[in-house]
Amino acid sequence: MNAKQNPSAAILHDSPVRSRESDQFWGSDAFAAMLRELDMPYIALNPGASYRGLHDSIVNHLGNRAPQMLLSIHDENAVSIAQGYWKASDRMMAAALHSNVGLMHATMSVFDAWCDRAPVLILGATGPWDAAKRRPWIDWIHTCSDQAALIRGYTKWDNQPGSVEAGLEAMLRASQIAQTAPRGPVYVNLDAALQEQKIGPMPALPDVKRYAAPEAVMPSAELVARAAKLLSGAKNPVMLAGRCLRSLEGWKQRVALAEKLNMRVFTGMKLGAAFPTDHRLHVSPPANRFAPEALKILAEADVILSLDWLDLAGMLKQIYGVKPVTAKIIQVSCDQHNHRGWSMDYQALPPIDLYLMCEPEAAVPMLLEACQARTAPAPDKPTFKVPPVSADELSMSGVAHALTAATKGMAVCYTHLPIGWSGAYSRFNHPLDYLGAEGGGGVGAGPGITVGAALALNGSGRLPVGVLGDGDFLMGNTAVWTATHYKIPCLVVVCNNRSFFNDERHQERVAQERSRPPENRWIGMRIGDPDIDIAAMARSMGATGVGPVTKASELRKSIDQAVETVAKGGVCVVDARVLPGYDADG
Ligand SMILES: Cc1ncc(C[n+]2csc(CCOP(=O)(O)OP(=O)(O)O)c2C)c(N)n1
Ligand SMILES: [Mg+2]
Repeated sequence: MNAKQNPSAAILHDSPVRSRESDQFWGSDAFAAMLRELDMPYIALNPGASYRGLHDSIVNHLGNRAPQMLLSIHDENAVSIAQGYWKASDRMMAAALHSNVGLMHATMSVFDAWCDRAPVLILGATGPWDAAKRRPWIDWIHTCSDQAALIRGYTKWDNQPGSVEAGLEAMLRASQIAQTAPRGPVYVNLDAALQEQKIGPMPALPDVKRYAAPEAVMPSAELVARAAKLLSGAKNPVMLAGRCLRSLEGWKQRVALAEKLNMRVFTGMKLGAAFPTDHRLHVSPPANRFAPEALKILAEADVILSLDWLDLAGMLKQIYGVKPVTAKIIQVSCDQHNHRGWSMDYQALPPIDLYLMCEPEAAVPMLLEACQARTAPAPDKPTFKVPPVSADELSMSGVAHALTAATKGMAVCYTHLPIGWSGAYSRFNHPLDYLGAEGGGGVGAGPGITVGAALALNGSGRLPVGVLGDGDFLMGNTAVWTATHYKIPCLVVVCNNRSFFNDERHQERVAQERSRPPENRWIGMRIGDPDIDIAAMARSMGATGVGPVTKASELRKSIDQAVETVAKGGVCVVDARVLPGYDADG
């Protein structure tokens, strides 16, 4: 169900006064109408005169509904919100960015969406491209040649159409490309003059169903049979469950495949939950770097099934080093279609014995049918220590513990987790339990992603919880205002170590390497003196601000209060003053 099919599902919106009926339309009215045809529920934006035509059309032609505008205080958050919305719903929404400067501000979040393979329909603007129509100074400052070059290395497609008709086709094509796996952001740059051009009657819009993204590509039966033979005959098969959709059906099929083959399964922290972490076959808590006991199981594997694992070569390197990989590798991934020259987010090149170039959701049901049940026992599951919770000091593990206790019996979605957070802190037993990291390692994306995911989860009964570093929160914090203004319930817990602490660890290592004083690691890193009052910041944006919580003994009460606030429909930010220190490597 979506906003177009069910307008009541739309969130409370800024209602415009009705505009007078007319048979006179402008180019941007057609673009806005196309957004509705494409079923965009929302368009997150920061305004700008370069797309004032489109802005007017969304407000006065569409009545600010389907899509509804979501005002972002920072352009970067507009794209992060759209990314988060996709992460929690597998559904694309739009973002609009002002010509060059808005786009410049948003580049990092476009990169994050790209690395996360998150489709976002980004509308930009420029010009007027016709110099004779430009207003002095401002239109010249904000017009540049080949604006999309700023993001071409990390978008799937871009275009600057030369007519309204071409613009409509560009939007159709962009939407189709963005949602074809491997997915990613796309950019359509709408010339201001086109938007503001009088077009008379509204042009007939095409049937968008005929321009939809294609059905998932299926692997050949022959390849599936070969993969099934390898897996069924393996002594120690292992599944690396990587980039998967949020579909519950896909989740159940992965579990069924692992159970049929009695194969051990790994999941990571950079991607959303892909397998129940407390299942008997799930080797170790999800991690970025695995403990030696877990790696031993991988080392014993004779057949490895990668379901679009994020860094397969890097994972294998931890076992084999520079020696040849002796296990047979089955790769299920179509990610190669997005591998290009500018960004190396594709990681090192893995050796592959059988390559099923499709999405995991396409291959797994076929493998499930083709595989013979394997009854040989899976290697013993190692036991892992859960990081201890200090009774005296406020730590990240304490935050995790308090959150687990406060949300017992509730469906929770961890929309984001901070660096240093151990996968052993919580259990993920549903594809929406955890949405993975921001993709491109861009600090500042956490708040926007959390609000976008919360928007998608609004009304679902699932509590969105974003646990963020203070650096991450402070960079993107104004997404909180978007949440409060549009009444999008969400909980943000800031693990506030008052530092860009990850980098303190780097400075410490460098100093040690050079026999220099490691105690200087805090300089240029600590966010103290004065400490920033994060709860007050949240309150200033209309949210409930809790804290600063400085004592371990006070944490549980504060988190309980915060969960209650959000369960009642509020937006709440908890400032948890944790001690610097990590239980996991980022
Ligand atoms: C946009 C951006 N700037 C800088 C960095 C480098 N960086 C990586 S982690 C980190 C620290 C993040 O601080 P915080 O969110 O407070 O988490 P902490 O490391 O303190 O746990 C920084 C600055 C980055 N990844 N992205
Ligand atoms: Mg920090």
